This record gives sequence, structure tokens and C-alpha cells, in this order.
Amino acid sequence: MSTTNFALFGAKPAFDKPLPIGQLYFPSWQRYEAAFHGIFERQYYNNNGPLHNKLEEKLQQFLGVQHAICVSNATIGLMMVADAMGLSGKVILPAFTFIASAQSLTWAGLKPVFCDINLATHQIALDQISGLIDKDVSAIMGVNLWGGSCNPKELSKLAAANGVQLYFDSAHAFGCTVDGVSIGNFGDAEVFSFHATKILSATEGGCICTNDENLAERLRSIRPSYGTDNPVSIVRVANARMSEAQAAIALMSLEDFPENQKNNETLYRYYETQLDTIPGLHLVRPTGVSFSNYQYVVCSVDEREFGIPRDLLIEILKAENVVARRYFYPGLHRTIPYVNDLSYYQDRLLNTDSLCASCIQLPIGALVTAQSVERICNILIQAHQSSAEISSRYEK
Ligand code: T4K
Repeated sequence: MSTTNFALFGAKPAFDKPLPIGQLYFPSWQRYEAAFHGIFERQYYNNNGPLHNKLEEKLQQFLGVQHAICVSNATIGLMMVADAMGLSGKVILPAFTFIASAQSLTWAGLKPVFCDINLATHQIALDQISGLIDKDVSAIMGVNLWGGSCNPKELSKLAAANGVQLYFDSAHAFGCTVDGVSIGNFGDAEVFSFHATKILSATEGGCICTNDENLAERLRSIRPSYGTDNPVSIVRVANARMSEAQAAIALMSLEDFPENQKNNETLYRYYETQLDTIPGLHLVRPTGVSFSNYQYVVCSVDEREFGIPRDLLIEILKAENVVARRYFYPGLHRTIPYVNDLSYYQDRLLNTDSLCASCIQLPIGALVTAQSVERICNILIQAHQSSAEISSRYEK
């Protein structure tokens, strides 16, 4: 293929409009209308409304967890958990995650301690955690990335052996299981994101899961700015309420979860067969789970094998209207809030730095079709085959 066929060099883009990353679930207009009709009839928008309460019940059944506490987004859910668990000092978490994981700690007055990751799985490097634990560390925050898990069972042993608490940022892991047990049941608490780009969407939203009665009461007391009828002793309250409108959409999304998961898995398998034939593109498998939501398609680009650097590949895809991204970038230790400690981390987070320079996320989700994936894979194949020509033409 000649470079003249690429939109980057002036050809017509492969897609007429941008194909977004993320799940972006939109049920039929009739279903929206029916759900919102009920809200209007009841004239009840917020504050432990019937749809909100139904959603919590359904989530508890679906996940087999005692308490599912819906919140307005996962970021505030993580902040609440850190506070409700009474954490102090430092918390260990991977450097390769979304900024919200670390910012929830900063908001709670805690210091994040960044751990490196395993390059094959992208999950926290279990063998490096013990070396980071000192007397000031009160907890480990595991992050279950990309529809896989960070091995909650091993992390539980590690936390218990070191006398620290354990909880999870499971923003990416709704519906995933580990040896048949739903994520949501591990550690002291787990937090899911129901953002529009996640497989379970409330447009914005999230949910804290716990099997600890006392912790659940504390969280329920923190969630509304006015406390609850039966408040437990807490120092700070927040406003993390989920509205009826959010709950209505989340209920439809939960009902359609099996279909959306299946669509994702089909698309993922297609990517898998195609990407495995392209030298230098290494697709990450959702490891450590017995069932995955296949919420993300993420691979690393080996520039020497593929022939094109990651960032140029993103430009090529962008020109074709494929919204590919370099998630997560940069590693959290290089972000403004934490950059003062960079000299400490300089040589300790080598896998994180390497992955941040090579990672690319491709479109998957309810708005993506098999034909779109086929077209994206063709662009990737052709980009590899024309890599020398593209590189020399791009440099000019
Ligand atoms: N922990 C982890 C590991 C996380 O990944 C996240 C969030 C959190 C915690 C915190 O969860 P939340 O507090 O957000 O519940 C997105 C999401 O906002 C965020 O939820 C997600 N992770 C993060 C990795 O990505 P942005 O700012 O990059 O997304 P945005 O708005 O640019 O959307 C992505 C693409 O989708 C774009 O191409 C635009 C398109 N889009 C998006 C929306 C919302 C649409 O076409 N329509 C839409 O309605 O953060």
C-alpha cells in the first residue's frame, strides 16, 4: 500500500466521523422515555430514590456482595473509602493507573507510594510491594486494570502478612470474576466506576462494594451531606449522591450487561486474531480473571518491530478518525502533584516508564462494530507494511 492511501497524507479518512474509545452505551429512546416517565410521575429526582435503591439491590444480587453503595463517581468513592477505613500515613498503589487513584489519597490527606508494574499483565508488581512497606504504610490499593485483575488473593495474603489494610480501585472491572467470585468481594472494599466510558454506565457514577457491615454504615453516613437517619461516628461528610436519572440509566445498562459483554468479547477476539499477526503490536490479555468484561483493547507498540513509534501510530489513526489513546500517560510519579518526589522514583519504576511510552488503547464497546474493528486492523496492518515509507515521508 502506498502512503497516499493514508488520511495522514491527505486521503479520505477510513471513518466519516470520530470512532470514540470507551463503551458509550445508549439504550433505545423508548426505554429512556419509559424510565424518565416514571421519574416525572413520581416527581422525585434524588436522595435514596426508588430507582437508586433498586439499583443497589440489583448490584448486590449481581455481584453477590452484601453492600453496594452507589455514588456520583468512582473518584469520590475512593476518597470516601480512604476516609471511612481510617487510613493514615502512606498507601501503596501502582504508578500505572488513572490520576484519580492517587488523587483520592491526596484528598484524604494520605501520601501515595508508587509501585512498579508487571510488563506482561500491566498490573501491580506483587514481588515489589513488600520492599515498599514501612511503619507509615497503612494500606495497599490494588488496581484491577483493563478487565483483568491484580491478583486479589495474593494481595490479601501479602496485606495480612504485613498488617496493612487492602482495598481496590476496580473502575475497570465491573462484571469480572476471579475463580468464579465477582470482583467487588475482595479486600475491605472495592470501587467501580460507572462513567459513560465503562461497561456499566450511569453516564457518571460509581459504586462502593463491601462485605463489612461497619464500613458500609460509615460510608452511608459520609455519602450525603446531611448524614443518615442512623449516623455512625464520622468526622467528614461529602455529597456523593447518585440521582434517579443516573440510576435509571445504570439499571438499563445492568440489564444489557450480558449483551454488551458478549459484543466486547467478540470484538476483542477479532482484534486478537488480527493483532497477533502484526509484528511489534503486543495485545495485553485480561489476566487473573475467570471472566472478563473485555472493556478495553490495549497493546504496547514495539517501535523496532512495528517500524513506527507509538505516538506516530496514534497520529495515523487519528487522521483516519479512530480515537486511539496513550493511556496512561505519563506515569503518576511524573504528574504535577507528585513530581517533587521524582528523583526517588527515577530508577524504581522502569516498567511503568516503558509502558507509558509504548501503550495504546483502541476502540471497543457498544458503538463499535465488527466491520469497524476489521477496518482498524487493516489500517494497523498497512501501517506496519508501509512503516519505512511513512516514517521517511512524515519526517520531511
Ligand atoms: N480509577 C481508574 C483506574 C480509572 O480509569 C478511573 C476513570 C477512575 C478510577 C475514576 O473513575 P470516575 O471518577 O471517572 O468514575 C476517562 C473517564 O472520564 C474516566 O472515567 C476513566 N477512568 C478515564 C481512564 O478515562 P477522559 O477524560 O479521558 O474521557 P473522555 O471524556 O475524554 O472520553 C473518552 C472518549 O469518549 C473521547 O473520545 C470522547 C468520547 N466520549 C466520551 C463521553 C463521556 C463520547 O463520545 N461521549 C461521551 O459521552 O477520562
